[in-house]
Amino acid sequence: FRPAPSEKRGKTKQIFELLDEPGHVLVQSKDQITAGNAVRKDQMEGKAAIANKTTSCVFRLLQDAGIKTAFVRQHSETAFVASQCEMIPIEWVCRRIATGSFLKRNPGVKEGYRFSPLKTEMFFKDDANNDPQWSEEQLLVAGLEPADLTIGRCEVDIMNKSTVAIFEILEKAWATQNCTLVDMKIEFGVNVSTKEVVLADVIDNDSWRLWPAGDRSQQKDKQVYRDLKEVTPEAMQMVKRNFEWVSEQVKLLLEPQTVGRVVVLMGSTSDMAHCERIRKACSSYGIPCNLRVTSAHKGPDETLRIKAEYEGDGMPTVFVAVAGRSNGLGPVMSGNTAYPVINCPPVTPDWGAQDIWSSLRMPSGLGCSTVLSPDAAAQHAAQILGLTNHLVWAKLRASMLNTWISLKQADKKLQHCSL
Ligand SMILES: Nc1ncnc2c1ncn2[C@@H]1O[C@H](COP(=O)(O)OP(=O)(O)OP(=O)(O)O)[C@@H](O)[C@H]1O
Ligand SMILES: *[C@@H]1O[C@H](CO)[C@@H](O)[C@H](O)[C@H]1NC(C)=O
Ligand SMILES: *[C@@H]1O[C@H](CO)[C@@H](O)[C@H](O)[C@H]1NC(C)=O
Ligand SMILES: *[C@@H]1O[C@H](CO)[C@@H](O)[C@H](O)[C@H]1NC(C)=O
Ligand SMILES: *[C@@H]1O[C@H](CO)[C@@H](O)[C@H](O)[C@H]1NC(C)=O
Ligand SMILES: CC(=O)N[C@H]1CO[C@H](CO)[C@@H](O)[C@@H]1O
Ligand SMILES: [Mg+2]
Repeated sequence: FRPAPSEKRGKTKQIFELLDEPGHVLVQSKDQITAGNAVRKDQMEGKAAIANKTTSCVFRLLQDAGIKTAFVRQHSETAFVASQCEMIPIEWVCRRIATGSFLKRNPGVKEGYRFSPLKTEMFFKDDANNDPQWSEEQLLVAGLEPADLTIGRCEVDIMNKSTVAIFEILEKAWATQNCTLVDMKIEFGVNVSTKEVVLADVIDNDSWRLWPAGDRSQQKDKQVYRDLKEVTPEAMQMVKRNFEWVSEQVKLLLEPQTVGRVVVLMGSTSDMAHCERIRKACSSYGIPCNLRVTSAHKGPDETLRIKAEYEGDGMPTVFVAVAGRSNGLGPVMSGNTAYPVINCPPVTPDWGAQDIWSSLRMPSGLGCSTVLSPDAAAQHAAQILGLTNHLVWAKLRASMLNTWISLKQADKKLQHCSL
Protein backbone atom coordinates (compact mmCIF):
# COMPACT_ATOMS: atom_id res chain seq x y z
CA PHE A 1 0.00 0.00 0.00
CA ARG A 2 0.85 3.65 -0.14
CA PRO A 3 -0.67 6.02 2.42
CA ALA A 4 -2.86 8.53 0.69
CA PRO A 5 -1.99 12.25 0.97
CA SER A 6 -2.10 13.55 4.53
CA GLU A 7 -5.50 15.22 4.33
CA LYS A 8 -6.95 11.75 3.84
CA ARG A 9 -5.72 10.69 7.27
CA GLY A 10 -8.94 11.18 9.21
CA LYS A 11 -9.70 10.98 12.87
CA THR A 12 -11.19 7.52 12.85
CA LYS A 13 -9.68 5.91 9.78
CA GLN A 14 -6.80 5.97 7.39
CA ILE A 15 -6.87 5.64 3.62
CA PHE A 16 -4.25 3.76 1.59
CA GLU A 17 -3.94 3.63 -2.17
CA LEU A 18 -3.74 0.07 -3.47
CA LEU A 19 -0.78 -0.06 -5.81
CA ASP A 20 -1.82 -3.34 -7.43
CA GLU A 21 -5.44 -2.27 -7.80
CA PRO A 22 -5.56 1.16 -9.44
CA GLY A 23 -8.75 3.07 -8.73
CA HIS A 24 -9.19 1.38 -5.36
CA VAL A 25 -8.28 2.28 -1.79
CA LEU A 26 -8.06 0.51 1.53
CA VAL A 27 -10.11 2.09 4.31
CA GLN A 28 -8.53 1.16 7.64
CA SER A 29 -10.42 1.84 10.91
CA LYS A 30 -8.51 3.02 13.95
CA ASP A 31 -9.13 1.80 17.49
CA GLN A 32 -10.26 5.11 18.88
CA ILE A 33 -13.50 6.94 19.40
CA THR A 34 -14.00 10.63 18.85
CA ALA A 35 -16.79 12.91 19.99
CA GLY A 36 -17.15 16.66 20.27
CA ASN A 37 -14.49 16.88 17.57
CA ALA A 38 -11.84 14.76 19.21
CA VAL A 39 -12.12 16.53 22.54
CA ARG A 40 -12.66 13.06 23.89
CA LYS A 41 -10.23 10.70 22.37
CA ASP A 42 -10.04 7.38 24.05
CA GLN A 43 -8.71 4.26 22.55
CA MET A 44 -11.29 1.56 22.56
CA GLU A 45 -9.78 -1.77 21.92
CA GLY A 46 -11.63 -3.84 19.38
CA LYS A 47 -13.75 -0.92 18.30
CA ALA A 48 -12.28 -0.96 14.83
CA ALA A 49 -13.25 -4.58 14.32
CA ILE A 50 -16.81 -3.92 15.42
CA ALA A 51 -16.99 -0.85 13.20
CA ASN A 52 -15.78 -3.02 10.32
CA LYS A 53 -18.63 -5.44 10.80
CA THR A 54 -21.14 -2.65 11.00
CA THR A 55 -19.94 -0.84 7.91
CA SER A 56 -19.55 -3.93 5.78
CA CYS A 57 -23.01 -5.25 6.63
CA VAL A 58 -24.69 -1.92 6.04
CA PHE A 59 -22.92 -1.33 2.75
CA ARG A 60 -23.73 -4.85 1.61
CA LEU A 61 -27.37 -4.30 2.44
CA LEU A 62 -27.43 -1.07 0.42
CA GLN A 63 -25.38 -2.44 -2.44
CA ASP A 64 -27.49 -5.60 -2.78
CA ALA A 65 -30.50 -3.32 -2.96
CA GLY A 66 -28.90 -1.46 -5.89
CA ILE A 67 -27.66 1.72 -4.21
CA LYS A 68 -24.38 2.89 -5.72
CA THR A 69 -21.68 2.83 -3.06
CA ALA A 70 -17.89 2.97 -2.92
CA PHE A 71 -17.68 -0.29 -0.94
CA VAL A 72 -16.06 -3.14 -2.87
CA ARG A 73 -15.20 -5.90 -0.42
CA GLN A 74 -14.06 -6.67 3.08
CA HIS A 75 -10.27 -6.89 3.33
CA SER A 76 -9.58 -7.81 6.95
CA GLU A 77 -11.05 -7.48 10.41
CA THR A 78 -10.55 -3.74 10.39
CA ALA A 79 -10.30 -2.72 6.76
CA PHE A 80 -12.26 -2.79 3.54
CA VAL A 81 -11.48 -2.08 -0.09
CA ALA A 82 -13.41 0.76 -1.72
CA SER A 83 -13.49 2.47 -5.10
CA GLN A 84 -11.29 5.50 -4.90
CA CYS A 85 -13.40 8.59 -4.46
CA GLU A 86 -12.82 12.26 -4.11
CA MET A 87 -15.03 13.11 -1.21
CA ILE A 88 -17.66 15.83 -1.31
CA PRO A 89 -17.05 17.62 2.02
CA ILE A 90 -20.69 17.64 3.07
CA GLU A 91 -22.40 15.63 5.78
CA TRP A 92 -25.94 14.84 4.70
CA VAL A 93 -28.22 14.40 7.67
CA CYS A 94 -31.61 12.76 7.46
CA ARG A 95 -34.09 12.79 10.32
CA ARG A 96 -37.27 10.91 11.13
CA ILE A 97 -37.52 12.10 14.72
CA ALA A 98 -36.38 15.46 16.06
CA THR A 99 -33.63 15.22 18.66
CA GLY A 100 -30.13 16.52 19.39
CA SER A 101 -28.83 19.54 17.51
CA PHE A 102 -32.08 20.00 15.59
CA LEU A 103 -33.84 20.94 18.84
CA LYS A 104 -31.20 23.56 19.61
CA ARG A 105 -31.45 25.08 16.14
CA ASN A 106 -35.26 25.00 16.14
CA PRO A 107 -36.41 26.17 19.57
CA GLY A 108 -39.97 25.20 20.34
CA VAL A 109 -39.79 21.85 18.55
CA LYS A 110 -40.07 19.10 21.15
CA GLU A 111 -37.99 15.94 21.09
CA GLY A 112 -39.98 13.23 19.36
CA TYR A 113 -41.49 15.45 16.66
CA ARG A 114 -41.91 13.18 13.67
CA PHE A 115 -40.84 14.24 10.16
CA SER A 116 -42.96 12.88 7.30
CA PRO A 117 -41.58 13.48 4.73
CA LEU A 118 -38.11 12.99 6.10
CA LYS A 119 -36.11 16.08 6.94
CA THR A 120 -32.76 16.46 5.16
CA GLU A 121 -30.07 18.89 6.23
CA MET A 122 -26.49 19.38 5.16
CA PHE A 123 -23.37 20.49 6.99
CA PHE A 124 -20.13 21.64 5.43
CA LYS A 125 -17.25 19.60 6.85
CA ASP A 126 -15.12 22.31 8.39
CA ASP A 127 -13.80 21.44 11.84
CA ALA A 128 -12.39 24.94 12.40
CA ASN A 129 -15.91 26.35 12.14
CA ASN A 130 -17.71 23.45 13.80
CA ASP A 131 -19.24 22.06 10.61
CA PRO A 132 -21.66 24.90 9.74
CA GLN A 133 -25.07 24.09 8.32
CA TRP A 134 -25.34 24.94 4.63
CA SER A 135 -28.27 25.71 2.39
CA GLU A 136 -28.60 24.28 -1.11
CA GLU A 137 -27.71 27.72 -2.42
CA GLN A 138 -24.48 27.79 -0.44
CA LEU A 139 -23.48 24.43 -1.82
CA LEU A 140 -24.35 25.50 -5.38
CA VAL A 141 -22.32 28.72 -5.28
CA ALA A 142 -19.38 26.97 -3.61
CA GLY A 143 -18.73 25.35 -6.99
CA LEU A 144 -16.99 22.30 -5.51
CA GLU A 145 -15.18 20.20 -8.11
CA PRO A 146 -14.28 16.80 -6.68
CA ALA A 147 -12.69 14.63 -9.37
CA ASP A 148 -13.40 17.45 -11.86
CA LEU A 149 -17.16 17.02 -11.48
CA THR A 150 -18.80 20.36 -10.74
CA ILE A 151 -21.30 19.98 -7.94
CA GLY A 152 -24.32 21.71 -9.45
CA ARG A 153 -28.10 21.41 -9.34
CA CYS A 154 -28.14 17.87 -10.72
CA GLU A 155 -25.57 16.52 -8.23
CA VAL A 156 -27.18 18.26 -5.25
CA ASP A 157 -30.59 16.83 -6.12
CA ILE A 158 -29.09 13.37 -6.59
CA MET A 159 -27.45 13.50 -3.15
CA ASN A 160 -30.62 14.82 -1.52
CA LYS A 161 -32.81 12.08 -3.07
CA SER A 162 -30.22 9.39 -2.36
CA THR A 163 -30.00 10.41 1.29
CA VAL A 164 -33.75 9.93 1.69
CA ALA A 165 -33.75 6.57 -0.12
CA ILE A 166 -30.81 5.29 1.93
CA PHE A 167 -32.49 6.37 5.14
CA GLU A 168 -35.74 4.66 4.21
CA ILE A 169 -33.96 1.41 3.36
CA LEU A 170 -32.04 1.40 6.64
CA GLU A 171 -35.12 2.44 8.58
CA LYS A 172 -37.10 -0.52 7.21
CA ALA A 173 -34.19 -2.84 7.93
CA TRP A 174 -33.86 -1.70 11.54
CA ALA A 175 -37.61 -1.96 12.01
CA THR A 176 -37.25 -5.72 11.60
CA GLN A 177 -35.22 -5.67 14.83
CA ASN A 178 -37.88 -3.48 16.46
CA CYS A 179 -35.39 -0.65 16.41
CA THR A 180 -36.17 2.94 15.41
CA LEU A 181 -33.69 4.67 13.12
CA VAL A 182 -34.00 8.19 14.50
CA ASP A 183 -31.52 10.01 12.28
CA MET A 184 -28.45 9.39 10.17
CA LYS A 185 -25.53 11.21 8.58
CA ILE A 186 -23.74 10.12 5.44
CA GLU A 187 -21.18 11.39 2.98
CA PHE A 188 -20.90 11.08 -0.77
CA GLY A 189 -17.86 10.91 -2.98
CA VAL A 190 -17.22 11.07 -6.69
CA ASN A 191 -15.90 7.81 -8.13
CA VAL A 192 -12.66 8.95 -9.76
CA SER A 193 -13.06 6.59 -12.73
CA THR A 194 -16.78 6.85 -13.50
CA LYS A 195 -17.38 10.36 -12.11
CA GLU A 196 -20.53 9.07 -10.47
CA VAL A 197 -21.78 10.43 -7.16
CA VAL A 198 -21.75 7.44 -4.81
CA LEU A 199 -22.28 6.81 -1.11
CA ALA A 200 -18.79 6.72 0.41
CA ASP A 201 -16.93 6.88 3.69
CA VAL A 202 -18.54 4.59 6.27
CA ILE A 203 -21.83 3.99 8.04
CA ASP A 204 -21.34 2.85 11.60
CA ASN A 205 -22.96 3.73 14.90
CA ASP A 206 -21.29 7.11 14.81
CA SER A 207 -23.48 7.69 11.77
CA TRP A 208 -26.90 7.20 13.31
CA ARG A 209 -29.14 7.18 16.35
CA LEU A 210 -30.88 3.91 17.08
CA TRP A 211 -33.58 3.56 19.71
CA PRO A 212 -34.60 -0.02 20.45
CA ALA A 213 -38.40 -0.29 20.70
CA GLY A 214 -38.52 3.43 19.89
CA ASP A 215 -37.25 4.15 23.39
CA ARG A 216 -34.57 6.81 23.75
CA SER A 217 -33.39 5.50 27.13
CA GLN A 218 -32.31 2.28 25.42
CA GLN A 219 -30.21 4.07 22.78
CA LYS A 220 -27.39 1.94 21.49
CA ASP A 221 -25.44 4.41 19.41
CA LYS A 222 -22.53 6.71 19.96
CA GLN A 223 -24.78 9.19 21.79
CA VAL A 224 -24.29 6.98 24.86
CA TYR A 225 -20.60 7.83 24.66
CA ARG A 226 -21.21 11.55 24.15
CA ASP A 227 -23.55 11.58 27.15
CA LEU A 228 -21.00 10.00 29.53
CA LYS A 229 -20.39 12.32 32.46
CA GLU A 230 -17.14 10.63 33.29
CA VAL A 231 -15.05 8.27 31.21
CA THR A 232 -14.44 5.36 33.55
CA PRO A 233 -13.35 1.87 32.45
CA GLU A 234 -16.83 0.57 33.42
CA ALA A 235 -18.53 3.24 31.34
CA MET A 236 -16.34 2.44 28.35
CA GLN A 237 -17.22 -1.23 28.74
CA MET A 238 -20.89 -0.30 28.52
CA VAL A 239 -20.32 1.78 25.39
CA LYS A 240 -18.43 -1.10 23.86
CA ARG A 241 -21.18 -3.59 24.76
CA ASN A 242 -23.70 -1.33 23.06
CA PHE A 243 -21.55 -1.18 19.94
CA GLU A 244 -21.23 -4.94 19.98
CA TRP A 245 -24.99 -5.20 20.30
CA VAL A 246 -25.33 -3.04 17.18
CA SER A 247 -22.78 -5.03 15.22
CA GLU A 248 -24.58 -8.28 16.12
CA GLN A 249 -27.98 -6.84 15.20
CA VAL A 250 -26.68 -5.40 11.96
CA LYS A 251 -25.88 -8.89 10.67
CA LEU A 252 -29.55 -9.74 11.08
CA LEU A 253 -30.44 -6.88 8.74
CA LEU A 254 -29.15 -8.98 5.84
CA GLU A 255 -31.71 -11.70 6.51
CA PRO A 256 -35.33 -11.43 5.43
CA GLN A 257 -37.85 -12.16 8.21
CA THR A 258 -40.18 -13.84 5.73
CA VAL A 259 -39.36 -15.25 2.34
CA GLY A 260 -42.18 -15.16 -0.14
CA ARG A 261 -42.58 -16.58 -3.63
CA VAL A 262 -44.38 -16.05 -6.90
CA VAL A 263 -46.20 -18.90 -8.58
CA VAL A 264 -46.91 -18.36 -12.26
CA LEU A 265 -49.74 -20.49 -13.61
CA MET A 266 -49.96 -20.73 -17.37
CA GLY A 267 -52.85 -22.14 -19.34
CA SER A 268 -50.53 -23.58 -21.95
CA THR A 269 -46.81 -23.92 -22.62
CA SER A 270 -47.26 -21.69 -25.66
CA ASP A 271 -47.04 -18.81 -23.15
CA MET A 272 -43.69 -20.01 -21.79
CA ALA A 273 -41.63 -17.05 -23.09
CA HIS A 274 -44.01 -14.60 -21.42
CA CYS A 275 -43.77 -16.58 -18.15
CA GLU A 276 -39.98 -16.74 -18.31
CA ARG A 277 -39.89 -12.95 -18.45
CA ILE A 278 -41.94 -12.84 -15.26
CA ARG A 279 -39.57 -15.30 -13.60
CA LYS A 280 -36.51 -13.32 -14.69
CA ALA A 281 -37.96 -10.09 -13.33
CA CYS A 282 -38.80 -11.84 -10.04
CA SER A 283 -35.21 -13.00 -9.69
CA SER A 284 -34.01 -9.39 -10.01
CA TYR A 285 -35.91 -8.79 -6.75
CA GLY A 286 -34.51 -11.96 -5.23
CA ILE A 287 -37.93 -13.61 -5.28
CA PRO A 288 -38.17 -17.33 -6.08
CA CYS A 289 -40.64 -18.04 -8.84
CA ASN A 290 -42.25 -21.35 -9.81
CA LEU A 291 -43.83 -21.98 -13.19
CA ARG A 292 -46.78 -24.39 -13.49
CA VAL A 293 -49.03 -25.41 -16.35
CA THR A 294 -52.74 -25.75 -15.64
CA SER A 295 -55.98 -24.80 -17.35
CA ALA A 296 -58.97 -23.69 -15.29
CA HIS A 297 -61.23 -24.57 -18.22
CA LYS A 298 -59.87 -28.02 -18.98
CA GLY A 299 -58.53 -29.18 -15.61
CA PRO A 300 -60.09 -27.14 -12.81
CA ASP A 301 -59.47 -29.95 -10.30
CA GLU A 302 -55.75 -29.76 -11.05
CA THR A 303 -55.80 -25.94 -10.82
CA LEU A 304 -57.31 -26.11 -7.34
CA ARG A 305 -55.00 -28.94 -6.28
CA ILE A 306 -51.93 -26.89 -7.31
CA LYS A 307 -53.38 -23.92 -5.45
CA ALA A 308 -53.75 -26.05 -2.29
CA GLU A 309 -50.16 -27.22 -2.63
CA TYR A 310 -48.90 -23.64 -2.29
CA GLU A 311 -51.44 -22.65 0.35
CA GLY A 312 -50.37 -25.57 2.49
CA ASP A 313 -46.84 -24.63 3.55
CA GLY A 314 -47.44 -21.20 5.01
CA MET A 315 -45.09 -19.37 2.67
CA PRO A 316 -46.39 -15.98 1.51
CA THR A 317 -47.39 -16.48 -2.12
CA VAL A 318 -48.52 -14.29 -4.99
CA PHE A 319 -50.14 -16.11 -7.90
CA VAL A 320 -49.74 -14.76 -11.42
CA ALA A 321 -52.17 -16.14 -14.00
CA VAL A 322 -51.07 -16.23 -17.62
CA ALA A 323 -53.83 -17.26 -19.99
CA GLY A 324 -54.55 -16.05 -23.52
CA ARG A 325 -57.96 -15.69 -25.16
CA SER A 326 -60.53 -16.09 -22.36
CA ASN A 327 -58.72 -15.89 -19.00
CA GLY A 328 -60.56 -18.34 -16.77
CA LEU A 329 -57.45 -19.13 -14.75
CA GLY A 330 -56.94 -15.87 -12.84
CA PRO A 331 -60.58 -15.39 -11.87
CA VAL A 332 -61.02 -19.03 -10.78
CA MET A 333 -57.88 -18.76 -8.64
CA SER A 334 -58.99 -15.42 -7.23
CA GLY A 335 -62.41 -16.79 -6.29
CA ASN A 336 -60.82 -19.68 -4.41
CA THR A 337 -57.83 -18.29 -2.53
CA ALA A 338 -57.22 -15.50 -0.05
CA TYR A 339 -53.76 -14.97 -1.56
CA PRO A 340 -53.29 -12.18 -4.11
CA VAL A 341 -53.76 -13.05 -7.79
CA ILE A 342 -52.37 -10.97 -10.64
CA ASN A 343 -53.64 -11.54 -14.17
CA CYS A 344 -50.91 -11.10 -16.74
CA PRO A 345 -52.53 -12.16 -20.01
CA PRO A 346 -50.32 -12.25 -23.10
CA VAL A 347 -52.29 -9.96 -25.40
CA THR A 348 -52.26 -10.52 -29.13
CA PRO A 349 -52.75 -7.81 -31.77
CA ASP A 350 -55.80 -9.49 -33.32
CA TRP A 351 -58.10 -10.17 -30.37
CA GLY A 352 -56.26 -8.51 -27.47
CA ALA A 353 -58.74 -5.64 -27.13
CA GLN A 354 -61.60 -8.12 -26.69
CA ASP A 355 -59.71 -10.79 -24.68
CA ILE A 356 -58.64 -8.32 -22.03
CA TRP A 357 -62.19 -8.00 -20.71
CA SER A 358 -62.06 -11.57 -19.44
CA SER A 359 -59.36 -10.34 -17.01
CA LEU A 360 -61.08 -7.08 -16.13
CA ARG A 361 -64.78 -7.58 -15.65
CA MET A 362 -65.11 -9.88 -12.66
CA PRO A 363 -67.99 -11.35 -10.74
CA SER A 364 -68.46 -9.72 -7.33
CA GLY A 365 -66.17 -10.90 -4.58
CA LEU A 366 -63.00 -11.21 -6.67
CA GLY A 367 -60.02 -8.95 -6.05
CA CYS A 368 -57.53 -9.95 -8.73
CA SER A 369 -55.58 -7.23 -10.48
CA THR A 370 -54.49 -7.14 -14.13
CA VAL A 371 -51.07 -6.04 -15.28
CA LEU A 372 -50.14 -6.38 -18.93
CA SER A 373 -46.35 -6.25 -18.95
CA PRO A 374 -44.56 -9.31 -17.51
CA ASP A 375 -41.94 -7.05 -15.86
CA ALA A 376 -44.65 -4.96 -14.25
CA ALA A 377 -46.50 -8.09 -13.04
CA ALA A 378 -43.33 -9.20 -11.26
CA GLN A 379 -42.87 -5.70 -9.87
CA HIS A 380 -46.43 -5.70 -8.55
CA ALA A 381 -45.83 -9.07 -6.91
CA ALA A 382 -42.59 -7.69 -5.40
CA GLN A 383 -44.50 -4.73 -4.00
CA ILE A 384 -46.90 -7.11 -2.27
CA LEU A 385 -44.13 -9.33 -0.88
CA GLY A 386 -42.03 -6.26 -0.05
CA LEU A 387 -44.56 -5.33 2.61
CA THR A 388 -43.16 -8.14 4.76
CA ASN A 389 -39.68 -8.54 3.28
CA HIS A 390 -37.45 -5.51 3.75
CA LEU A 391 -34.82 -6.81 1.31
CA VAL A 392 -37.36 -6.92 -1.52
CA TRP A 393 -38.66 -3.51 -0.47
CA ALA A 394 -35.10 -2.14 -0.53
CA LYS A 395 -34.62 -3.29 -4.13
CA LEU A 396 -37.86 -1.60 -5.19
CA ARG A 397 -36.87 1.58 -3.39
CA ALA A 398 -33.34 1.67 -4.86
CA SER A 399 -34.68 0.97 -8.34
CA MET A 400 -37.04 3.93 -8.00
CA LEU A 401 -34.10 6.12 -6.97
CA ASN A 402 -31.88 4.90 -9.80
CA THR A 403 -34.59 5.53 -12.38
CA TRP A 404 -34.98 9.05 -11.03
CA ILE A 405 -31.21 9.61 -11.21
CA SER A 406 -31.01 8.30 -14.81
CA LEU A 407 -33.74 10.70 -15.92
CA LYS A 408 -32.03 13.58 -14.17
CA GLN A 409 -28.70 12.76 -15.81
CA ALA A 410 -30.27 12.27 -19.23
CA ASP A 411 -31.82 15.71 -18.92
CA LYS A 412 -28.54 17.26 -17.78
CA LYS A 413 -26.75 15.75 -20.78
CA LEU A 414 -29.41 17.01 -23.17
CA GLN A 415 -29.25 20.53 -21.74
CA HIS A 416 -25.46 20.55 -22.15
CA CYS A 417 -25.77 19.39 -25.77
CA SER A 418 -28.25 22.07 -26.71
CA LEU A 419 -26.21 24.91 -25.18
N1 LIG B 1 -13.67 5.58 -0.86
C1 LIG B 1 -12.87 6.55 -0.42
N2 LIG B 1 -11.90 7.06 -1.21
C2 LIG B 1 -11.09 8.05 -0.75
N3 LIG B 1 -11.20 8.60 0.46
C3 LIG B 1 -12.11 8.14 1.32
C4 LIG B 1 -13.00 7.09 0.93
N4 LIG B 1 -13.81 6.82 1.98
C5 LIG B 1 -13.46 7.68 2.97
N5 LIG B 1 -12.47 8.49 2.60
C6 LIG B 1 -11.82 9.57 3.41
O1 LIG B 1 -11.19 9.03 4.52
C7 LIG B 1 -10.82 10.06 5.38
C8 LIG B 1 -10.88 9.66 6.80
O2 LIG B 1 -12.19 9.72 7.33
P1 LIG B 1 -12.53 10.05 8.87
O3 LIG B 1 -13.97 9.78 9.09
O4 LIG B 1 -11.54 9.37 9.73
O5 LIG B 1 -12.25 11.59 8.98
P2 LIG B 1 -13.17 12.75 8.57
O6 LIG B 1 -14.33 12.23 7.76
O7 LIG B 1 -12.33 13.78 7.95
O8 LIG B 1 -13.63 13.28 9.95
P3 LIG B 1 -15.05 13.21 10.69
O9 LIG B 1 -15.90 12.20 9.98
O10 LIG B 1 -14.73 12.80 12.06
O11 LIG B 1 -15.58 14.60 10.59
C9 LIG B 1 -11.74 11.22 5.04
O12 LIG B 1 -11.02 12.23 4.39
C10 LIG B 1 -12.70 10.57 4.09
O13 LIG B 1 -13.24 11.52 3.25
C1 LIG C 1 -16.34 3.12 -9.55
O1 LIG C 1 -15.03 2.80 -9.96
C2 LIG C 1 -14.64 1.46 -9.91
C3 LIG C 1 -13.22 1.35 -10.38
O2 LIG C 1 -12.42 2.02 -9.50
C4 LIG C 1 -15.59 0.57 -10.66
O3 LIG C 1 -15.21 -0.78 -10.55
C5 LIG C 1 -17.00 0.80 -10.14
O4 LIG C 1 -17.91 -0.02 -10.80
C6 LIG C 1 -17.36 2.25 -10.27
N1 LIG C 1 -18.75 2.54 -9.97
C7 LIG C 1 -19.31 2.60 -8.76
C8 LIG C 1 -20.76 2.88 -8.72
O5 LIG C 1 -18.69 2.46 -7.74
C1 LIG D 1 -33.78 18.36 -0.21
O1 LIG D 1 -34.89 18.56 -1.05
C2 LIG D 1 -36.07 18.97 -0.40
C3 LIG D 1 -37.19 18.94 -1.42
O2 LIG D 1 -36.85 19.68 -2.54
C4 LIG D 1 -35.85 20.33 0.21
O3 LIG D 1 -37.00 20.76 0.89
C5 LIG D 1 -34.69 20.22 1.19
O4 LIG D 1 -34.40 21.49 1.73
C6 LIG D 1 -33.45 19.67 0.51
N1 LIG D 1 -32.45 19.41 1.52
C7 LIG D 1 -31.30 20.06 1.58
C8 LIG D 1 -30.39 19.70 2.69
O5 LIG D 1 -30.95 20.87 0.77
C1 LIG E 1 -41.25 -3.35 19.90
O1 LIG E 1 -41.33 -1.96 20.15
C2 LIG E 1 -42.57 -1.51 20.66
C3 LIG E 1 -42.51 -0.01 20.79
O2 LIG E 1 -42.17 0.57 19.57
C4 LIG E 1 -42.85 -2.20 21.98
O3 LIG E 1 -44.10 -1.76 22.48
C5 LIG E 1 -42.85 -3.69 21.77
O4 LIG E 1 -42.99 -4.35 23.00
C6 LIG E 1 -41.57 -4.17 21.11
N1 LIG E 1 -41.69 -5.58 20.74
C7 LIG E 1 -40.74 -6.45 20.96
C8 LIG E 1 -40.99 -7.83 20.49
O5 LIG E 1 -39.68 -6.17 21.50
C1 LIG F 1 -19.85 2.16 15.93
O1 LIG F 1 -19.79 0.84 15.45
C2 LIG F 1 -19.18 -0.16 16.25
C3 LIG F 1 -20.21 -1.05 16.82
O2 LIG F 1 -21.01 -1.57 15.86
C4 LIG F 1 -18.27 0.42 17.30
O3 LIG F 1 -17.36 -0.53 17.72
C5 LIG F 1 -17.57 1.60 16.73
O4 LIG F 1 -16.62 2.08 17.60
C6 LIG F 1 -18.55 2.68 16.48
N1 LIG F 1 -17.92 3.69 15.67
C7 LIG F 1 -17.72 4.92 16.13
C8 LIG F 1 -16.95 5.82 15.26
O5 LIG F 1 -18.14 5.30 17.20
C1 LIG G 1 -13.72 -8.72 13.45
C2 LIG G 1 -14.70 -8.96 12.39
O1 LIG G 1 -15.83 -9.21 12.67
N1 LIG G 1 -14.29 -8.86 11.15
C3 LIG G 1 -15.17 -9.03 10.05
C4 LIG G 1 -15.14 -7.85 9.12
O2 LIG G 1 -16.13 -8.06 8.12
C5 LIG G 1 -16.02 -9.23 7.34
C6 LIG G 1 -17.15 -9.28 6.35
O3 LIG G 1 -18.38 -9.01 6.94
C7 LIG G 1 -15.97 -10.46 8.21
O4 LIG G 1 -15.67 -11.58 7.39
C8 LIG G 1 -14.93 -10.31 9.27
O5 LIG G 1 -14.99 -11.40 10.13
MG1 LIG H 1 -15.96 10.65 8.57
